[in-house]
Amino acid sequence: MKAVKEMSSFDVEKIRKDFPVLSQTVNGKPLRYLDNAASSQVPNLVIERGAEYLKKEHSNVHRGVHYLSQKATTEYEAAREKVRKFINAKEAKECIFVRGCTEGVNLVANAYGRKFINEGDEIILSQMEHHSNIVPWQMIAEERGAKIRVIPMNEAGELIIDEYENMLNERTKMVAVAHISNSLGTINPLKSMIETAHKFGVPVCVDGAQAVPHIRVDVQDLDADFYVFSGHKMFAPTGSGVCYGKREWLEKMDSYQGGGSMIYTVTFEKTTYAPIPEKFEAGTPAIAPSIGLGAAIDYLNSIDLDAAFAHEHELLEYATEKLSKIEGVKLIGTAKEKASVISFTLENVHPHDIGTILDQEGIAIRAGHHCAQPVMQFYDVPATARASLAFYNTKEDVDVLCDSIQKVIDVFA
Ligand code: 7TS
Repeated sequence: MKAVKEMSSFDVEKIRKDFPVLSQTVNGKPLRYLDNAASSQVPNLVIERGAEYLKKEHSNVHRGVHYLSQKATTEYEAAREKVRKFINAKEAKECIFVRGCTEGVNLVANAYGRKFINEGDEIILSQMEHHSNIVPWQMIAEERGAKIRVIPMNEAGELIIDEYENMLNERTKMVAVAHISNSLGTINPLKSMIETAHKFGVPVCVDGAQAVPHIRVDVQDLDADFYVFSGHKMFAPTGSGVCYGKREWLEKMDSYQGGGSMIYTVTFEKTTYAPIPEKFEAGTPAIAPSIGLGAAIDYLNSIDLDAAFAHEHELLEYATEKLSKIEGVKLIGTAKEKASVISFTLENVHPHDIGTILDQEGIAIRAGHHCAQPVMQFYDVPATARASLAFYNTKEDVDVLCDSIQKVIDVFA
């Protein structure tokens, strides 16, 4: 099929060649990969770096005097520095390697919560959080006798900021909020939300899983106290992720998991702990995935990332307009500030049926509650169908998606 002319000057066809997964057929049709909010695809640079590491450098870190261990350690720490630069943290030591966003939130909830959250305190979350930014906080709230409060949202899927501001008080000990919602695509006004929390002396933990692959993130500019994200949504392998925390907080918090590498001395009477970041990296870390994350950052630095993000945003606007013109499509999440995600329902068709029929057309979307059941409860739907974009998607992907949705509607008419 002839390539459809893209809207921006960004050379998407060239970029697509970097991602081998994309050039295959599924069910006899060219793959249209529109499930990037679940996991993005991996470019050759990351695949080759992973293979090179496993072929020539694989070893354990921070423990051997031998060549391979030192090499693995150097590469692992180099990946940490790449992360630091990419999110503009002040120090690499503030970037803890974790296995994904979920582990990062659990780290903050446990290590911060056990130290700073007490009976009667309050934790503020929002209506649009992913379960991984709800459940760890509920668990620690239960353990510490604290209360969860929830920032409500409007019908468009935007947080009601006045209500948030009224919620903050001297009992508030944490605000934990997504930068971008995985089920609605809403970009939250984080910078001002953080500024407001800080007026009350309250730290903010940002779930950045859907933001880092889609918009520029600068943790110092945001003044985020914690910022967590997953590698597998930003073109790296699964098993990688980062929990950024300001040094002043990380130093005050106790370790959340115990084991090797996170200690200074151990006797049966008493253990003393290593400084950050090792204090929070018990056991053998995810070395290969973290080096893969570093390679993904190298890849992002090697392309015109601003043009890539602009292309993705144009595509979002194009898809939103085109989908909203299809009779029977209801868009879920229509915030003014949105990124990468289009959730929708069709009258009389269960989202799982939409997903199954689209799969026959080679289109990968996600159907379900997207680990955001409170969002489904808000809109009073059991599930939505969700197309989520990355910068390697094309106008043609969107056209095929829309044509196939029309076919679904016709089948169920
Ligand atoms: N936070 C947000 C906003 C997410 O979108 C996800 C994963 C997570 C946290 C958890 O990340 P993990 O890597 O630790 O699992 N979101 C999705 C999704 O939307 N579809 O599949 C996974």
